[in-house]
Amino acid sequence: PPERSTTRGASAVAHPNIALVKYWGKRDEQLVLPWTDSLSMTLDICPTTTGVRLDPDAEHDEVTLDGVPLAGEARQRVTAFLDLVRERAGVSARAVVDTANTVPTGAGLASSASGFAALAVAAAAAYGLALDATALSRLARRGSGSASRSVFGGFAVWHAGPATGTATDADLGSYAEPVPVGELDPALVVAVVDAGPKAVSSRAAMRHTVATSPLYRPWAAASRDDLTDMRKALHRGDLAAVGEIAERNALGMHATMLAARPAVRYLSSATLTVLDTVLQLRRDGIPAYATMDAGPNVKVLCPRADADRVAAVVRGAVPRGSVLVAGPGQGARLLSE
Ligand code: 2P0
Repeated sequence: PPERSTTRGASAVAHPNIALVKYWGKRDEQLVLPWTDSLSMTLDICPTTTGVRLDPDAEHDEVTLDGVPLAGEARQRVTAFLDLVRERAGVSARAVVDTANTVPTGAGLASSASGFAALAVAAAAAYGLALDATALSRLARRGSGSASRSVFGGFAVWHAGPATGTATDADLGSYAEPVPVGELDPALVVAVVDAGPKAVSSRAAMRHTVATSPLYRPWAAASRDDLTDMRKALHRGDLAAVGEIAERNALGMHATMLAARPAVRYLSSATLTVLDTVLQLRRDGIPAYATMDAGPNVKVLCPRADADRVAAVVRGAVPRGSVLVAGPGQGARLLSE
């Protein structure tokens, strides 16, 4: 009988992560190698589900996001990522990629982290690459740096990798891995004050910051100490210390952007309103700490036991926003093959 062409496919799910010690600035744009290590918590909300099916007859990758075909730069970014997978697998077939995002795309809510982590896991399986979690993390990194961390659940550290040596050494040395933590029962209250896409991509903003901000190097140096302190605080299960370090690291990162020439400002008046609220919560005895990414939304770290109260107070402060409560979530995983 004539050979039937089998079309291979796989699907995977991944969650966003929020950095407590931020990744901001690349030393290698092509390999997506950061200047500093970063550390994050993977969330249990807003998953991204991605299917990848090989289509040997197609001339181009076909990529849809929530049912809408992607074009231009967004599709090109997925194709460039798949080219990497195809090269390693020695398979040239194009793919049909179907992604369902439950998180607003490009709003500083880590949609590229869950997106490329899910894509890495699904594409590796669909193209027949047997990769362990470390290799998947390295691969996801090439799509979006923060995606390297979403391969893992709970808390994860992304190693910048060696700054000297060959490109291969650097590539092999830059991956995420789980961080051991003590007794911790954290929640992250996410205040979505603006769900619209950001005006400046984090990719462009970090490039501009590294190139022009006089505060970039001092922040990167301080961030190394923040990581050391953060690991210790996590290890001893000291959530207040974790929050304090996360808040200072994030404010410092935004300071580097504000000092860039011209400034990049993601923080809005609603952001500052939430920051005031977090300060007031602390004065009222609740250990709540804020972090912000490449957007105006604020993520508030607090004990899970205080999460409902924190969420209610934040809702009251920004009635036009929406507030979500997250806990630590699982790493990226294959759904079907
Ligand atoms: C992070 N953020 O550590 C940092 C902190 C926001 C602020 O958006 O260029 O989307 O794709 O590697 O991973 C990280 O930006 O950037 C990011 P690319 P990515 O989560």
